[in-house]
Amino acid sequence: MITNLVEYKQQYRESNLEPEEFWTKQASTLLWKKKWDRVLEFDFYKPEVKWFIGGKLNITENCIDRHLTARAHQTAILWESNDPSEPSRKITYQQLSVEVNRAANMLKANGIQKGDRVCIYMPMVPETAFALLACARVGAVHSVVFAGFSAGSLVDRINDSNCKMVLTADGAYRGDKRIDLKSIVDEALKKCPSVDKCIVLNRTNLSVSMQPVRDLWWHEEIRKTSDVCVAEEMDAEDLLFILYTSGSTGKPKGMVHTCGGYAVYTNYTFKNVFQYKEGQTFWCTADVGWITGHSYIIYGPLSAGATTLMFEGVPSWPDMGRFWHVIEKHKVNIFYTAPTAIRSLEKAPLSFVEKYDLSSLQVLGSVGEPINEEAWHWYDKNIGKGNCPIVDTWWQTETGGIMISPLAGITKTKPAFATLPLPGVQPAIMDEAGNEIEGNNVEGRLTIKFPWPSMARTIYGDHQRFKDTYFSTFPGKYFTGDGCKRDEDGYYRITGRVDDIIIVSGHNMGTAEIESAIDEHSAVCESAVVGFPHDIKGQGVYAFVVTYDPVHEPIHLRNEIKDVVSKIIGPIAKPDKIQFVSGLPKTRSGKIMRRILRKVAEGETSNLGDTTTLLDPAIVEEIKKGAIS
Ligand code: 7RM
Repeated sequence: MITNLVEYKQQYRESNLEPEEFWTKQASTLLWKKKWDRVLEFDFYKPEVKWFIGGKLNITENCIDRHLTARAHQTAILWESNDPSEPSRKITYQQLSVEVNRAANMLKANGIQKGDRVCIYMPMVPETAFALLACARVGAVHSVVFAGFSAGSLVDRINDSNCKMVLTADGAYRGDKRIDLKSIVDEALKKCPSVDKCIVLNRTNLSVSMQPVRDLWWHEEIRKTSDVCVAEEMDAEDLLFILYTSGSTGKPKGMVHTCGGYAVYTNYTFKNVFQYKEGQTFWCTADVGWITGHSYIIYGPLSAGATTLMFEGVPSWPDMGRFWHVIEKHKVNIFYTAPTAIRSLEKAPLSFVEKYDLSSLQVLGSVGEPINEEAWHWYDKNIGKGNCPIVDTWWQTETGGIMISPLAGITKTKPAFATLPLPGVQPAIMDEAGNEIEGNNVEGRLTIKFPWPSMARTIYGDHQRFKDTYFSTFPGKYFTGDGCKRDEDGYYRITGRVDDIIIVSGHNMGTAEIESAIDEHSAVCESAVVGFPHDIKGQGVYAFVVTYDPVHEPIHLRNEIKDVVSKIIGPIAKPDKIQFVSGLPKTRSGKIMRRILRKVAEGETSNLGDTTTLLDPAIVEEIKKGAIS
């Protein structure tokens, strides 16, 4: 483990000069059934990447079996219900072993073999963790679909990878709502010929319809199983899972991750980024349906023998203090959440925070979007009490694990900067002509020029699309789709997706940068900026702004916001139009759907494209009505 900045620099240098030696060392800390013959083979033009060739392992032996000597009775999964009055559950490593082995046998008894795809459409309960690990144990490929997606989205994902089985629950609790998961699955399965078994967990005691032969109850199937299931020997490059991520166009992309490299990288990054210490409780608030949940609720923490907290609920229910209550209740040491959550909680009175004892916290993390400076400071001051390093972790579904991030307490942080690449990560900033921009104080598109172990290997069933999307814009390099800056200290600041770049009077501006400035106004909770066609400037700046309190003097507030932007970035970035809204259209993973805002800003209100993946489709109506022409 890296313990200071000198060691970070040493490891970084070594990982660039001797990547194979470097990753050999990291991989050797895991349990392998057979050691690899060669460390790395790659060709970024083809593209093809293989790590730990010939190596054999099973990730569940790393997440479970190898901990049974030293920490059988330590809590592996600490579960907090949606309902604060329902008792929490503590699953020790010993119990995790029993549960996962049983679930693995349940899969086998129902026809699942190595290589089969299994769709997991489940709530945030421990059984979902058992389900992922059970698949991994028998060598089945899991494809988790977030339990907020519609039947149609579920159909697309199941059919794209021909899943044989669906694991689901009768229902799911989310705040004061209950989602009837099984009926969504029933609707979906009418169009999924590859699925012949559906195993249903009873979470909410809903009465559901069970189709004979196809549908089985989890508790009945589990009862029949033994608690010993020998872990399948997996090749390092065998598939571990598929996870769908939305593309900017077309159908979702099934990102493929493989066993060896993913195990090594999530373990390495978990330990080093968060500076995880034996006995600490780690809480990542993501849903297991996203890559963040895969890597930092399940595989990273469990492979490191940590206690990982899994939370079923939402930050706003029963009230806006729920996160802080959970931190106090379980004495959470490391807390990892998203800027969108921080900004929404910031809106609530500070008394919701002050009510709770947050003194157990030692490290804070952020992921998912650029974190604006104002939210960073609020998080630092009110949650970290100025005492907890914040790790702003940049990465993607495609990268499998954290790529650019401070190491907690080691790297000097700078608000809104993801800071430095982790060892093994070689970023290159490119200009539009395709040349690498060297040196500091530069800005361009972020690429990675050397493979790292947990990178996605392909898009399931469509290698050509993988090549076109990630390896064609800058031949020989992995293109992230993000823009970034490197400052005078060599620190990276992610400025957002490059399709979020607007050009105003010939000046390139990241929308994230303007948003960050707008958010500095004390009345502003959050904002989203898009471009719109402008006769003179080419593009103008259109800002959608959410305030803490209702706006009484819009003209006055608009002028103040313009002044703030003018002061922070310059008059060129001043919004031409400011629309006050009660919320922003967000995807279920918390990312602002700028596509919709762009259309509204362009004056288009009829054809907004697909809005079914939005968290709150009603907000779109409000935004359309208030559009400024
Ligand atoms: C982990 C995750 C990936 C996209 C990525 C960025 C944005 C994520 C940060 C960030 C600025 C960060 N996977 N992004 N983390 N931008 N700072 N710390 O979110 O596949 O769902 O999204 O998210 O644009 O390309 S993801």
